Amino acid sequence: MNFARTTCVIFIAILGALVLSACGPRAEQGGNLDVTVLSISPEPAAVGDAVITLQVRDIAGNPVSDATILVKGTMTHAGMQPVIVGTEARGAGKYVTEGFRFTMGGDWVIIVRATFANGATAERRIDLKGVQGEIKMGMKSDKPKDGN
Ligand SMILES: [Cu+2]
Repeated sequence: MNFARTTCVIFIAILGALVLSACGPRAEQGGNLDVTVLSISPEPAAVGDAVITLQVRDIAGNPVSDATILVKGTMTHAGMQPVIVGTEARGAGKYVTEGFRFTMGGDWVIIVRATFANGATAERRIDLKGVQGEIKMGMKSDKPKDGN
């Protein structure tokens, strides 16, 4: 019957449009990340092993507990070897770094990269100034300290 056939074609067209829109550009999924540093241990931040505790939320303010969170610590000077570690989820949007280390003193940049359950990713950058300790700029300094 012609009418039924037309109805069917329209139905399929609507279905197709729905599927296409679902696959189209999503509303800024990548920007859907809000990160707060809850604590850095030891406090104040210093050269050596450190544990950074993060609070991760979406833009609506809801805790994000099922994301994979990577933390990259770096500095702005040339030759800096970044420190990249994973985190352990502690529930309610809290994540704790595993094996992070401040390798030199000075101003650090902490980049938090989230991969959400749906595969979308987002990054937030946090400036962390004044990590205590020796400032080394990645150059070899072979001067003997005591002249022995
Ligand atoms: Cu550095």
